[in-house]
Amino acid sequence: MKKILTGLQPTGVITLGNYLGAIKQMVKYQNDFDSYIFIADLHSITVFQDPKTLRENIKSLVAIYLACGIDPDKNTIFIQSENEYHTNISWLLECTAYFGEMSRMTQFKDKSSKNANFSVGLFTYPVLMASDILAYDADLVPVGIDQKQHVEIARDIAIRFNKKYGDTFKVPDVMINDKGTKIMDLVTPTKKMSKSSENPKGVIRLLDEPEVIRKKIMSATTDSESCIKYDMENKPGISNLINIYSSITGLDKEEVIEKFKDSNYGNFKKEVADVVVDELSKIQNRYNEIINSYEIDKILDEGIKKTRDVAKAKYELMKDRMGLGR
Ligand code: ATP
Ligand code: LTN
Repeated sequence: MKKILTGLQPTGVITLGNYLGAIKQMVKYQNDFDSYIFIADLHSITVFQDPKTLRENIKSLVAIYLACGIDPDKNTIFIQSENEYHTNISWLLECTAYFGEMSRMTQFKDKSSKNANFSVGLFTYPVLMASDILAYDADLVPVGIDQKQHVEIARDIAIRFNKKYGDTFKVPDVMINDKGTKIMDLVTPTKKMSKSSENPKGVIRLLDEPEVIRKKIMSATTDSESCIKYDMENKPGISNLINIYSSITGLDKEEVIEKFKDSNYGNFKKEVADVVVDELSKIQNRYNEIINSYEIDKILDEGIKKTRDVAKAKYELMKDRMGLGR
């Protein structure tokens, strides 16, 4: 059975973008693949995290996975930092990755330009991500389009390692959601909707109250025309709402445009708010039931037990191929 794997960083309450970009795909394909989903807490500390908040976010994110429909019987769910082989593998891969290729990563360039000082971890971040993927020989990696470049570098690293040291890794493929979309900020629709955004009005969080969600969508930035048309360049606000509606309902963009061709912006926004609230309310109800359940620890214990053995075997194979140790 083919393997599918993804991780999200516990850097705050996740957004509608994270849900539509990564989690919803995992739920959709969990019956057809051997599925792994983890909490990328080691990635999150590449920028400072308050320790107490980080620990709360980790537990909350596991509950969100489950509430979104990730079935613990069909998925291996684990916390990255509990499996020390990810970082062990990462060092070996760092020694095969090039400074030049890491310097070209868009996310590194963006995040490092925002501060005078940034961690070395922010730079080597894609290598750790390659370790997460290659340790399990994942075939497919469902992520939002902003992470595509990182999965591509994992492919390059795998191909290079295999060439130098012999066949060791499966070369993974990226899986972008069916609609191929990036969900944009509601206030500034030219910028991606992001967990760490400064303006809360532009970001729908999975645990936002229904009324708050409605308000944010109703006040989303649009344009001065009054026609529902997909044009990311000239009508980014309306195009973003079309993408949201399409990703939630599964309708194609063209079908959404046809459905709302006679609507005004107010009516369209109301319909978008309805489908978002409907989907997120169900998730929120389940989340409230799960968050204090002892099941979470049991699920994570099982996950770590299984993944540690797999990642250890890959680490030992790499060491052997590279001539390390005795
Ligand atoms: P941060 O603001 O802390 O960088 P983030 O919101 O970008 O966080 P990540 O934890 O980096 O979220 O990403 C988790 C997953 O969600 C990744 O697969 C990423 O590609 C996807 N994702 C993030 N934002 C969006 C978005 N706006 N649209 C679609 N997918 C997204
Ligand atoms: N970098 C990713 C999180 C992440 C990941 C991974 C995703 C870490 N390791 C392996 C897929 C596969 C992010 O910021 N979303």
